Amino acid sequence: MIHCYSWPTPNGIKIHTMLEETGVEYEIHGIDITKGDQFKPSFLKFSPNNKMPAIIDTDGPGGKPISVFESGAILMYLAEKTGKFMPKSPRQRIEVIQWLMFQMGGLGPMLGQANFWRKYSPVKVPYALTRYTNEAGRLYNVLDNRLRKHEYLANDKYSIADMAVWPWIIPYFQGVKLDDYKNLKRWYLEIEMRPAVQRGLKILAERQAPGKAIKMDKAAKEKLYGKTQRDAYKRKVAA
Ligand SMILES: N[C@@H](CCC(=O)N[C@@H](CS)C(=O)NCC(=O)O)C(=O)O
Repeated sequence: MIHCYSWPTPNGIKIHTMLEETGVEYEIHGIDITKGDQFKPSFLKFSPNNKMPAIIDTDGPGGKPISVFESGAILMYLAEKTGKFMPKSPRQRIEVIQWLMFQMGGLGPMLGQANFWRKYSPVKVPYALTRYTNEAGRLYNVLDNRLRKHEYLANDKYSIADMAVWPWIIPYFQGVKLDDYKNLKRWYLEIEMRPAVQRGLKILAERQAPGKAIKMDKAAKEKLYGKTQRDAYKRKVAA
């Protein structure tokens, strides 16, 4: 059984999609990041970076429980466990991994910044707005170029790389228009129609709708961007 500790943000949605796509047995535990669930010692024990998603597999390698944090690592773990959405041949495998890493190291962090500066920052900083909106456009263009001649990001086959990128293309506040990237739009709409993607989008959606602004009152902003977050560096946890 996979226990998935998550919230329906892009990083959470990619795992919800994978759970549904593989049909693995799972249970969802909501980590409401606006309420500070990510700082609870019980969560930090297996997610030491105070971020969701994280999973615990009660039936890990050797039949023993294992925990995994970082969404890219979780996708790779679940692909390995189920034998799905990650090819076996080294040449095809590295193609999936490189697009997964592109999402983890570039697309996610940069679009996260674009969303933050455009929507959540209490101050509007023109330089930051321009920098991250331009970067979002540049990254969309990289994907659009790739998808001009390829049906999916890696090996022309739907994989964990597509699952990782897709929720980041859901229109949040990136400041780019999907209509301007026709290959990316074709890919986005095709994946959106997958029944497992639709089921994944329903997970925890009654508490936070995918694609909508994170409901943030003053206390939530404090948790995510204020003292609670700043003081986290002092915390001593055994992970
Ligand atoms: N690289 C991490 C990023 C995860 C991440 O940024 N999670 C955010 C929500 S999307 C979070 O938990 N934020 C809570 C916090 O920063 O306190 C991953 O892909 O798993």
